[in-house]
Amino acid sequence: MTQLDELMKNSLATIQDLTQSRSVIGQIRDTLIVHGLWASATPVSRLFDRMSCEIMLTGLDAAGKTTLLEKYMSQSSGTNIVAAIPLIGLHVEGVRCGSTLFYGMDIGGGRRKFHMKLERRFFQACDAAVMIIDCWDRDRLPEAEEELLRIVLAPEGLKHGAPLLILVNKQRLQRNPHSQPTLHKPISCWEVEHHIGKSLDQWHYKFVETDAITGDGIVDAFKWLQSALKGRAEDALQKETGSPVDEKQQHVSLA
Ligand SMILES: Nc1nc2c(ncn2[C@@H]2O[C@H](COP(=O)(O)OP(=O)(O)O)[C@@H](O)[C@H]2O)c(=O)[nH]1
Ligand SMILES: [Mg+2]
Repeated sequence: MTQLDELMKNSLATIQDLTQSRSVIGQIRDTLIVHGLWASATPVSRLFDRMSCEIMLTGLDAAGKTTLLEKYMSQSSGTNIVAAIPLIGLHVEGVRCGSTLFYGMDIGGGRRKFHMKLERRFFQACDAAVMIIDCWDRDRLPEAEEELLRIVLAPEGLKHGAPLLILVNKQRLQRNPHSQPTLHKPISCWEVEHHIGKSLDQWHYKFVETDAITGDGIVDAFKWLQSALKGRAEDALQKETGSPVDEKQQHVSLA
């Protein structure tokens, strides 16, 4: 195992431990949720609480990752997000949703090759990725697209065939025209897809316009992700056992 792999493993393990050990009540609640004895907190967390997978939310800073984790994936009010910062220049946070772990990680901003390698390892360890783009951040759109291709979809990045959800976020944000020297229009899904769609040919992906504050598009976007993950897990199981998966099977493990 290389030094990078070890660093990555240790930091993910730290987040997993921290999210497990935050409180006894939290642990009891997670156990009840996994066994269907407690309703999960939000429509999005309900989609994932009885699955067992790891999902990376990523994007340039201020795109809306922490907002999504706090508002939609967290199982209770108040912040359940834990942060592990084992390395200078890389910030990874996590929140547990039943048996599923969501991570948040900033990318971009001119880091060293070492950081990029490490970031790719994080994606490799996950079952799906969610890329969040601020629809008003037109100046950094090329950077966001470049990062997506270089980090997430690189051969040693996200596992091949893993679902990729791209959220073009902050669609309902009202911009004050006086604060902007040039009045931009928000970036649309179509625009991003037009730029990078060709590079995504081999991937199972979906673009959705969302707003993490109003909730527009969020539940539908994550419904797609849940169903893509379920489909992938069922395909894998079918390949292994040679028989179709029982439709009623609730607990989907991608480990
Ligand atoms: N209006 C609006 N504001 C958002 C949205 N998502 C995030 N924000 C705001 O954008 C800022 C940065 O969000 P944050 O979640 O911290 O971004 P992160 O750096 O990607 O974690 C915060 O002030 C959020 O309240 C959105 O969809 N709509
Ligand atoms: Mg954040």
